[in-house]
Amino acid sequence: MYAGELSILSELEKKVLWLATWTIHHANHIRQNLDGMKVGGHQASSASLATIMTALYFEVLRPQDRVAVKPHASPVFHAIQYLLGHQSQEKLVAFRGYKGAQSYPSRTKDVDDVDFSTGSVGLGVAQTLFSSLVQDYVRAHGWGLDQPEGRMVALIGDAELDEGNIFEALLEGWKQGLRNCWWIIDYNRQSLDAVIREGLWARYEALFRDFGWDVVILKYGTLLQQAFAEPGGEWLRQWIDNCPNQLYSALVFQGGPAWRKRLLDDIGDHGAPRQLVEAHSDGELARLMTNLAGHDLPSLLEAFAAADQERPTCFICYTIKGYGLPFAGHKDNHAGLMTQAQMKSLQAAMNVRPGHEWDKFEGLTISATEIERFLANVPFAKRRRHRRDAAPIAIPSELRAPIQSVMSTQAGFGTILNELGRENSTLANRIVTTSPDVTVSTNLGPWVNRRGLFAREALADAFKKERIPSTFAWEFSQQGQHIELGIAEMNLFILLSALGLSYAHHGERLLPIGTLYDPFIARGLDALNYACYQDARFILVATPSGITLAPEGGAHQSISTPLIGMAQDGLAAFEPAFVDELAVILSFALAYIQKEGEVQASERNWLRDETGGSVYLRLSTRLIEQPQRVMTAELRQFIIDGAYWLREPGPNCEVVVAFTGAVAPEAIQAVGLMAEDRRDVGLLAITSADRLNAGWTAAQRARERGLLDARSHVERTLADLPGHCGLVTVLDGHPATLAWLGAVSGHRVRSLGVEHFGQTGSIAELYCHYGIDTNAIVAAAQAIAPGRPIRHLKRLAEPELAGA
Ligand SMILES: Cc1ncc(C[n+]2csc(CCOP(=O)(O)OP(=O)(O)O)c2C)c(N)n1
Ligand SMILES: [Mg+2]
Repeated sequence: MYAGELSILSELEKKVLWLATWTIHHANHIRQNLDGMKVGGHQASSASLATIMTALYFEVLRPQDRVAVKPHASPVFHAIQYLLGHQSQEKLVAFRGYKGAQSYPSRTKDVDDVDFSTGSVGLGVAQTLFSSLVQDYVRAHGWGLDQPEGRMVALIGDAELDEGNIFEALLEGWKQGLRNCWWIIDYNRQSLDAVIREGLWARYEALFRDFGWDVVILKYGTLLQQAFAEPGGEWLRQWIDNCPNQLYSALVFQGGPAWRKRLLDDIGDHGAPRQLVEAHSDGELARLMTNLAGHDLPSLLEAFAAADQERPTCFICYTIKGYGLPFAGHKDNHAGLMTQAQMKSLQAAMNVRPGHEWDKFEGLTISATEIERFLANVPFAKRRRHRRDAAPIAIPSELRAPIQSVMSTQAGFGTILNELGRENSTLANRIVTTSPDVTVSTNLGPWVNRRGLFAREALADAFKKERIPSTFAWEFSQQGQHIELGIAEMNLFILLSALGLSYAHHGERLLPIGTLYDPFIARGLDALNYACYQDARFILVATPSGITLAPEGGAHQSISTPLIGMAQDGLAAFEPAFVDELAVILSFALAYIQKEGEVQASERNWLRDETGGSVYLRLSTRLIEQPQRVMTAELRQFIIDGAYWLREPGPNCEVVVAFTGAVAPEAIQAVGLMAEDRRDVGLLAITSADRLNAGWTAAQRARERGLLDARSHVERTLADLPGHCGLVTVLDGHPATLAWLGAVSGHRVRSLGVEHFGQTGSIAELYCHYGIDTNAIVAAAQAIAPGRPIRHLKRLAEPELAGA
């Protein structure tokens, strides 16, 4: 790098700091339409990363690199993109406002090419690691080789490293032979609330090295290093090395005179260091003492250039939170905002004339032409900004599913994948499966036997080699299509997120399928939400679920997951009862995860199917008698829309049983028993409470907006039921999942489900205990539906027993 370039970069560094600070100030003090809510947490946090991001974006990054930016550095990111011509002034002016630049970088909401969304700290960090693994996966399969390998970079707040998911990811990265990953820690020794513990850097260093990373510690900037070389410099170095974080922060905040007083007090009679301090004015002294490497472009550029491009590398960069701003170093500065007066003096110091605050080249000492020429040649800016759209992979409407007469949905899933595994089709080749140590117990075993496990280095199955009989081959190779993870469920979701963004990040479409036990969704829920938020596309197969896994006991039983399935944006949830339904749903899901169309509701079901999303399947290990039937086009559509009549209600229907999933036998039996005493009983199979509900809500909204004919699938399904008909809903999950059905056409409803932690037992015992067995369904019907007493009804279990 020549000196001219360095001076352009330091001009840009100033500009970035100014624009980021001004953007936040403008939102708070000038635009002020944020309902009195201040925009805290950005000014200090942004200033901390301004130098590092200047070095990266204007010099170090290449178009193929992908970056997760610390949430509160969002204004810095937007400012840089603005300077590069990829962000509009209008969006900056509206920062944190309606349709403005987002508070935290957002892949889906921001227009300036965010690679990874961030916001929930820790997740973006781990995401870069998994994206790097996915890049290896893609290339090992021979795809995307015309593109250079990219580095996956995370800019991390030091307090962010408290998040456990980062360490779970580190361990996984070590197992998988991580490459091309840089984590840059903004070591400002401050969190949101306070100054962090002493010596954390040493823990980080040891830890990263243990996991096979290179660690580069960037502590002192050029000025300090020069001072250390002078007489008395060694004393100064020792003083800073021993200075507690709190004291250092306090002195940063207080400035030159405080530095002088404190240093001279400590120096006492030592001549050389005293002379060193005295040779500096107050301003110079403050500049010297805060010249940490994270704010020193030459140190940063040198370190980034010297790093091994391929090895995972952690840079621990000493920085100051709020660097260059009046509240620098103050422990309370996280939500700190500059006052109007402080902003005025910063503006003056930056030579920005009033009214020219947004001008890109205002106040710079280098000509606009020269800077523009430089910006036009910034390597990162050459990135093709439109997401690389990988072509969709065609999915047959029918997936082969050899169905046995008695079978569970989980076994059905294993069978369908096994069938796919036999094929040499693009579809089968693009599927990638993953599971956190429950591959075999979620029935992925047969698929893995056929397709093998993925690893960069081949590893044979020793049992097979030794000819020891085993059901499962466990062979790793570059061609393998299953990524076996350790148990950490957070890693599953972050990997699914990375696999599910491969089409955008690596230009190659993968069809990711992840399996886990349904209750452990909760363990990775924030990462699941994160994956959906950034529009990653995958299929999540959660099995077994509910109290139906009876002997496994309460620790493994999920109650709330159906509600998660309904409420999670970006995730279409299904819970089939039968394997033929599952085959239809899986085929739909493989296409749905590839869609990226207009956000328009289809008038057929009022769902936004063209938009696509991820899919969640809640399955069960319960063996259930399978219906012998022809899968008609209509039935297929109803299964996808969320419900169909397993038994059509007659014109005088008095009761309908609506069920979801594994309780199908109880619902079928109850309807059979009631048919003798209730007229025209109906049986409604609900394959997706989520989609039924979403369609209903959307249709109501459409009617309220004037589209009077809008009808959702559930409204059409229930339209002909007489008003006096009672609805009994039942599922192995929280009863609220289906309770809303009564509101669709105003029917009385009784919702059965599970509300309390379970215990071990047989399915029959537990269904009876929690009131989702045949008898409970009949009793509920008797209570809400007109008609004479129902025969076959036994006295119910004592209420206090339920849930005990
Ligand atoms: C999962 C999660 N928990 C809490 C928060 C609230 N939060 C935002 S920033 C922050 C502290 C960040 O400190 P650090 O990572 O060191 O960044 P700095 O502010 O120093 O730049 C916290 C607790 C969050 N965004 N995400
Ligand atoms: Mg910090």
